[in-house]
Amino acid sequence: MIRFSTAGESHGQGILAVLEGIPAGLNINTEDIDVDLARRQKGYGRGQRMKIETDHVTIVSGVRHARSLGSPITLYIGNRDWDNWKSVMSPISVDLDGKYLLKPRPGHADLAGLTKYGVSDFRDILERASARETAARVAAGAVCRELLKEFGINIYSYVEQIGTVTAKVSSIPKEKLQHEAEMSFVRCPDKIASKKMIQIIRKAMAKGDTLGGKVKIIVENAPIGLGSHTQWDMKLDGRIAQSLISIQAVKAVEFGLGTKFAGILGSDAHDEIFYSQKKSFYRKTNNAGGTEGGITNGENIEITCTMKPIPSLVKPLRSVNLSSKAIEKAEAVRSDACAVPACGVVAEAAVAVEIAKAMKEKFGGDCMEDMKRNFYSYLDRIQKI
Ligand code: EPS
Repeated sequence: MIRFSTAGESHGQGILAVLEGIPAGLNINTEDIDVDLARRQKGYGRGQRMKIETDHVTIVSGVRHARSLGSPITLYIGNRDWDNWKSVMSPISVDLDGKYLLKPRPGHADLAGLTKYGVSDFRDILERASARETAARVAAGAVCRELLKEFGINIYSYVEQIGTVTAKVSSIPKEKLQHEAEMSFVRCPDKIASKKMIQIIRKAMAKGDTLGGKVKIIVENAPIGLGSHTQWDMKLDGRIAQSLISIQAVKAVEFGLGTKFAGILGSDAHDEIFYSQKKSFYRKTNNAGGTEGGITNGENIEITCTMKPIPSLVKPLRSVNLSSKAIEKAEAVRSDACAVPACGVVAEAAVAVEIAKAMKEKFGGDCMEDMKRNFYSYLDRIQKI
């Protein structure tokens, strides 16, 4: 079984992921993981922190001579900012002279977290709730992406909306979307919308405000038959949704037409089934977004994620001082004005882990050779249907 967990605080020494279940014999290079870490740091609207960090992975375990061993893979990303936070974040007791965070920020885990965990300084909560943790998810996702590449599966994303600006992608050829998104400062393939997005981010930034938006994630070439209809927690769409909604600030996840399904007739909603000897079974539409009954149906998996505006505000909203109970402005902290482009990269990683998990479940194998043999034998069988 493939699984991973992350550890680390935003301003601690570093962030890490422990990834288990990757078969032995997969080529893994730090350079490939660093490419995705760098993509996560980019995007117009990122704040001061991204100027401090240049994320780089150190592989601590599970890989020898650039090949996976089948044992847990530990991926470590040091925080450069740690140098500035050594005393605030010290694991050894330090007198902070009453410098506690006492005015919880609306939209963050601050108030609920400190209530639940019985702490008085909500830095104890925000350090782990921070989206800095997504660097570890991206590293784990990058390894899973390498695994999926071995089976011809490609995952990419693009920004569909930031604030009130929506991209028009229908006139862009599908095979160009990935490249155009990578070329854009906001990871949006529509050049005109990209410019407008940059303008509204600039305006929000000037006002000390933040913006959310939508990203689309596409999985190409996933085989038919991943996930299962037989149990609620085996449905692949449900599993992908859980992993995406757990990304900081993501508030909605849709597959295919998503919420648009509410307003159309069944006869317009579902993707009719066709057959040709060359293509086998195929669809002319993909309203379902690549899964039916929680199983991949051989079409592209298409997901939309909605991110709320980041709640770390330079010009904060009202809150309550935990000590005096007076209504005051929430703590003001530095922030990204917009992290929607980064969210796309994190979402790709989250989806890569879920697809890799489902691939390992379906095809098993302790080493790549066994997993591939099982995969091609399955493809042989289904070709005969
Ligand atoms: C982030 C690191 C954080 C923020 C941002 C994302 O660094 P710092 O808190 O030191 O500025 O830039 O996180 C948030 C704004 C948030 O609310 O979680 C990162 O590495 O992506």
